[in-house]
Amino acid sequence: MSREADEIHMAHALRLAARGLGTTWPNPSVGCVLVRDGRILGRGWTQPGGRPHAERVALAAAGDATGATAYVTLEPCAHHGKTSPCAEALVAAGVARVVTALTDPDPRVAGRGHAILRTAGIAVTEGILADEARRVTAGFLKRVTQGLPLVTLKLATTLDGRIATATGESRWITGPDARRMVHAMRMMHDAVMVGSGTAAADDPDLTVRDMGSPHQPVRIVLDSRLAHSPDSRLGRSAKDHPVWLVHGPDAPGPARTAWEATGARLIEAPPAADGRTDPEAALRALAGRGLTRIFCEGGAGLAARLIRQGLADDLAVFHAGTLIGAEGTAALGPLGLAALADAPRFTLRETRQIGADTLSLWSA
Ligand code: AOF
Ligand code: ZN
Repeated sequence: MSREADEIHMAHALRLAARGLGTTWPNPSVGCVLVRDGRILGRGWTQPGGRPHAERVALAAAGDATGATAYVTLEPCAHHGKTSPCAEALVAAGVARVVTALTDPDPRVAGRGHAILRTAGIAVTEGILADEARRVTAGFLKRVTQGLPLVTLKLATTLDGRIATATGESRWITGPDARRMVHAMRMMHDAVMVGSGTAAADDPDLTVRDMGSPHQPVRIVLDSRLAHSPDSRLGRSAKDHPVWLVHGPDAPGPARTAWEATGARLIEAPPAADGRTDPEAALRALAGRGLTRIFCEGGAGLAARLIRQGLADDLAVFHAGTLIGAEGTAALGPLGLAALADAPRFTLRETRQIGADTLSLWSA
């Protein structure tokens, strides 16, 4: 098979993997396509909750995959979970060749999947569209290799980077199409996160609405003293969709009890020197509970702390065609920069028009 044909089928597998984003944590979202004589026999992607794995779904769809080539965005697993390893399932199915994009850094796999295939006499080609696969798999890769989730920071601002007027009016700066896009982006993340200031000011719901999908990301507030009211929208809906609160050791007992009664999950993390939630400690605690992709929707203080500490991987910036001026609230709190050379830099990946607004996507 030519490299070009391999890339076409791997691109297909990557599009399948993208469908599972937000729903497979703690597992990666993997895509798999089975091809024989140029014909697609079966396709699959990791199912909600992380199982069954993509290869199982594709093999089941194919029925007979003898002699096929399997395109998989991540090395097939080598460990025994609820079922036998995918590498063994591919061997048993009689596939002739396996093409992968990435090695799985999970210590239970880490090259063993490829080895099982080669030992069984299957031809293995690695590294096809690896850069693209790294983007789709970034959350899982970061969780396993660094103990942190991928963080996408959303900023929705005026052309001059403001998110509220001097009187605190902030609804709505961007238009309905941009807001709908935000719901689509929430859906592709495991969790949506805000700081306690934003939770208090907006009483947000943070759910995905009108997307025709039952999937709801975990809703997280970084709230060192558990100041957010349990009688808020989040508190009242915590039994329907998960709410996790990350707090410090000084959170008062009555607030803990009241929040626990709502059905929310409380996560204690060590605070920063100023007594506020330390975003890195919070993110480590969240990755430790399996989250791989977090969509942060503000506010300005949390956004700035994430940027300062190099914890924001991607920026999703919506701009509305309006201006507020210097008396408005800036989208980012202080970054404490001394020199322009120290200013964090991001690389532009994509710009789009969304209704009357623009969206630009940037990566660290
Ligand atoms: C695959 N195909 O679609 C996925 C894989 O907890 P388990 O037993 O489901 O295993 C999770 C691990 O399996 C995960 O950490 C990663 O190494 C791999 N994920 N592997 O062959 C898939 N999602
Ligand atoms: Zn597997």
